[in-house]
Amino acid sequence: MRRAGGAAPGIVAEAHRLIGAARAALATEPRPRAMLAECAGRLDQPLRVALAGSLKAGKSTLLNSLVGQDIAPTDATECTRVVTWYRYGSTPSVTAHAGDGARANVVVRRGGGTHGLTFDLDRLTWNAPAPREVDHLEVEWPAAALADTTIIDTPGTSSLSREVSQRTARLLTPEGKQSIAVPGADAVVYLLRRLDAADVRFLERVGAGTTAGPGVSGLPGPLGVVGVVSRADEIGAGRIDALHSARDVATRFAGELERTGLCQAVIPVAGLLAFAAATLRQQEYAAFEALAGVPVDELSAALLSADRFARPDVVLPVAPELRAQLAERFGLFGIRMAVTLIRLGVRDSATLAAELTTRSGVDELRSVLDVQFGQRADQLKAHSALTALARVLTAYPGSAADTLLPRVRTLLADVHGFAELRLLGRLRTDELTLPPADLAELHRLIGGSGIAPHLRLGLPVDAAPSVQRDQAVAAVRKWRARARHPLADQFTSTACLTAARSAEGTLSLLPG
Ligand SMILES: Nc1nc2c(ncn2[C@@H]2O[C@H](COP(=O)(O)OP(=O)(O)O)[C@@H](O)[C@H]2O)c(=O)[nH]1
Ligand SMILES: [Mg+2]
Repeated sequence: MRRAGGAAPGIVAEAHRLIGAARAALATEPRPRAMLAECAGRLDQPLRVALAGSLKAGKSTLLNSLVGQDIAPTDATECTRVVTWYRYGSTPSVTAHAGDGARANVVVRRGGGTHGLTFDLDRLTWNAPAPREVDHLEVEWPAAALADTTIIDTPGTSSLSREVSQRTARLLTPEGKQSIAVPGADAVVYLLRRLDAADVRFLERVGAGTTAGPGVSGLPGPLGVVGVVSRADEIGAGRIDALHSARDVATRFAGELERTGLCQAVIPVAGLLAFAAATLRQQEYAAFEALAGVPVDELSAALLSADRFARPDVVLPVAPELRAQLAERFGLFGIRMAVTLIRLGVRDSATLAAELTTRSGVDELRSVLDVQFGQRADQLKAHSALTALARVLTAYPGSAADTLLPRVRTLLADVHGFAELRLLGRLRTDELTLPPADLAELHRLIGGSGIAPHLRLGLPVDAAPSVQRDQAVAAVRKWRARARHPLADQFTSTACLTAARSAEGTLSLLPG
């Protein structure tokens, strides 16, 4: 039976089987054996999502807001220059890893209030004779949000230092000598504040894949890429409707980015506001209430800059230290937004927190991440594992494992869930010659709004099975016919065929 994602049965089981066969055939070769063991292990671990984008794009702040805890150090200090993994662990611990597998415990300090943890990398005691250079850090933390997803914070793709940005590139798209390494991430959230050439180059590299030695060129990088227009509150220059203008900007970005076919969705998010809202304190709510009583002009004048807002000689019914804290945690836009919401009738801190969270865009991002990554975790993981397997098999030819390669390639090319994800990424490019309504239907059918049958079919959750079947059968017919249309170009007809197969997969899941 086909699964909801439209994947072939048990893609993870199939990947396990192939990796197992390769391990048996390459049992006497230590390096591929170790890589294959890693590949197999990853299939059973949480999905790995990397946050990428330029320095100060807001990655670490967004990580904190997604996790709901202040763990990732923000602002470019030394410890934000290494790739850092945040994974679930029942007790907090931080470990430094060297490229050769050596480890060291890291002493952790709490930064000054709002800046996450501070990792002391100067005095590391390695479990190896000589000191090592830190390759990456692993933070284990008891946060529910990390149970299904490991989040990887990266130092930035167009950092001031080439060395630093190369660490991120290595993680996402291993190249040259590292090209047979197992890719670090299964999916990417890419943060941008504007569309610049460096971002486009980077996204193209992730999307186009890398040259991984003879015969494997063009293997794709991570399949899932979602774009975030970050620090969205700053885009409207602090106007009260900043998130609306940010949405316009994001829509323009979305248009540009989607035409490049490199992202599956683009969402504006104010990560700073999202985090502050999630951790709103009663004292802060009381401060917003007090500020709501200040005449509008007076407050606007005080809010011209963060410095001005916190100045002791500016008279406001909130102590200057608390004002400084509000500015740091919420940003000026967040303060204006909170005060306006209270003026409009919000009466308690829980409601205010919920309103601010919605307006930050983080809820929308969570639901997109769920649709694009969470519901397809098996496919994304299997894709990483099979890609890595293909690289290993190509790099170590001459054993019985050679016979596995054609099957691995076929799976990478044919698995329907992979096809859906690739198509989701390219749907809004100009290449597709379909009317908007059909485009929307196709997007839905291939799982763009979720992979449950009723979502794919555009029906209410309680639609009768017979209605769902009829709808699915109609969709199969319609999209098969579209695919055969004599005027359809190659890309469009392949896309229509993908939709038809999604409809067939959905049909096979329905009772009766
Ligand atoms: N106004 C505003 N500032 C933000 C937001 N997100 C991050 N920042 C600030 O931008 C700076 C860089 O953020 P950081 O998360 O360290 O960026 P990274 O280098 O991409 O990890 C910090 O001073 C953050 O407080 C946001 O949504 N709104
Ligand atoms: Mg950072």
